[in-house]
Amino acid sequence: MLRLHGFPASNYYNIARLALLEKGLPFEEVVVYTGANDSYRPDYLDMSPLGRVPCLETEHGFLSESRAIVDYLEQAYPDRPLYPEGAFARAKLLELTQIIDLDLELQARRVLKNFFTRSKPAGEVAAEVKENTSKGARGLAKLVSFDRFLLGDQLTAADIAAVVHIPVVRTLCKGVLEHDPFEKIDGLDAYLARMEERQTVKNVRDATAKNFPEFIAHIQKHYS
Ligand SMILES: N[C@@H](CCC(=O)N[C@@H](CS)C(=O)NCC(=O)O)C(=O)O
Repeated sequence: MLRLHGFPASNYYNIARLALLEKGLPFEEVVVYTGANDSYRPDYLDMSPLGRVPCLETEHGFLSESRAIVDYLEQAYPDRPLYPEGAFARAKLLELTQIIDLDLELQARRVLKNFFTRSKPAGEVAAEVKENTSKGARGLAKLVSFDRFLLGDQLTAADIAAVVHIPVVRTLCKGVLEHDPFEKIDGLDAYLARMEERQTVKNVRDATAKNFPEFIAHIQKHYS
């Protein structure tokens, strides 16, 4: 049985969780929060070398990094594919998920601490995050159509990246910077609203909401 280590309030955990749900794969969940070190879950560093969430426990061993986990699931369990067919189409999918992961999520993450502590980032950081997320949003819009799924008629790993990460990017940018990088992207909101109707996405949202108080208690205990 696959075992997913992490916590449901984590968007990266939800990339793996939603991929498992969309593929219809049975899995167990094992709660571990961030910040593994000598005093909190030192054993987790043997599973996820940087202590990051998520980590997938497979019959072959442990695997961290959400993109690697999705790739493993896709190769090992090809039913209900999350990648399109063909080398070029797959590469285009990875181009898109790189932009969502690196040019949107990772940029917005720079103000995550400010969001939780209700503090203002340095002016330079605020300007960079605004500029970079707007650039990422424009890049995203150039690559996709929001008519059905991002890359056509089939749900792919790109949709999973979008529905999990874009709301987080928006919440962080609006909450900390009063900036919505997606405000000029036509069709995105309707697309996201359609994605929210999926049972799998509702499952993820419910689990996130349920886990949130415990996650907040964890960061208050370990990070303050
Ligand atoms: N590149 C990683 C990022 C995962 C990540 O940053 N996870 C967060 C939780 S949402 C975490 O574990 N942060 C703690 C850390 O980076 O030390 C992935 O795609 O899985």
